[in-house]
Amino acid sequence: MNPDQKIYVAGHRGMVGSALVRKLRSLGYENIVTRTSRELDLRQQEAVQDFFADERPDYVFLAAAKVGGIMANNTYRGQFLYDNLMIEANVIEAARVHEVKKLQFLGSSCIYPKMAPQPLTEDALLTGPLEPTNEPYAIAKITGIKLCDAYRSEYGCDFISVMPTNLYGPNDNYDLQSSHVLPALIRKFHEAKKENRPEVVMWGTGSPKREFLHADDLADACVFLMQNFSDYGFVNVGTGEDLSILSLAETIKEVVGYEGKITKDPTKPDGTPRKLMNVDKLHAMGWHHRIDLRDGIERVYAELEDQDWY
Ligand code: GFB
Repeated sequence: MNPDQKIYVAGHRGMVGSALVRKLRSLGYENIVTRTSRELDLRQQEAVQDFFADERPDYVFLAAAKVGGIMANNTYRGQFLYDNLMIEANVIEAARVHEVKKLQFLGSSCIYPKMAPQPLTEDALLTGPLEPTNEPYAIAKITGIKLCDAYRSEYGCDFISVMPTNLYGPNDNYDLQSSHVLPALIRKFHEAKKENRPEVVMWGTGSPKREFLHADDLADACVFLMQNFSDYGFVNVGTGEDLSILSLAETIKEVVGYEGKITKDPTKPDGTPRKLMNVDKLHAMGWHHRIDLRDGIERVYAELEDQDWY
């Protein structure tokens, strides 16, 4: 990848895609092509083919996806499966037809079996049943990995996959019904502090454990892997450290400066008990995350003035 070549970042308005564009620009890559979902509906095969024929990108980061937290995944099961299958099939096929030099597909740690041994190594894929709340999303993401592998084997395409852990960062979704836990709790503690409310409700039991990576670290890893990894399979991207949802809530409570109580809502699902990534493969290649969780939460919290609920 050099600065004269054209790079298509699919999903540039999302948290991951926008972090990728910032990272690429900071490294001197200016020839970046993007389309909003209104300009190009990636679920439409012909529109995607036309776009690739017109733009002829050299490199593709496939960060466009229908995403959300545990409730969104569990409620919009059809959309999560259909939209993600269509987006990845259309983009990967167009990249093949129009001879993209290299494509990177972004998945998620929910591809692993619910009860896979922790920390999750790349070879645990397809060794057991998935977590039911996000099975449709996981199946779509597993299909994306398999498409890249099958295109490498049948057509010789240099298409790779990257599996990030749970992410947070600028341009995250703060809608309390559809968001992930970290942005949801930042908003809940902030509003409770502003309105002097006595308690903040945390969904589930607080005992599941999760690992969190800042989107800027992920973008750095994605560019690194585009330059240093060309193979079947995929590479986990994470910090290698996790914490319980209750500990996360306590950390966010401190960062926000809220003094009330944390209560539990056991009617909401816990999801996977734990999904800690094994990041040995990535570390062995020489990449390590830089933003620790507490610093990352402080950074994100300091950047929220433009949110209408702030
Ligand atoms: O981040 P989250 O929605 O998704 O939830 P997953 C993580 C944990 O936090 C669950 C708890 O145990 C939730 O019950 N939690 C506590 C909350 N309070 C809240 C809250 O206010 N909002 C939310 N959203 N959760 C998603 C998958 O799973 O992770 C996707 O559904 C994807 O497929 C994504 O892989 C990274 O970590 O459980």
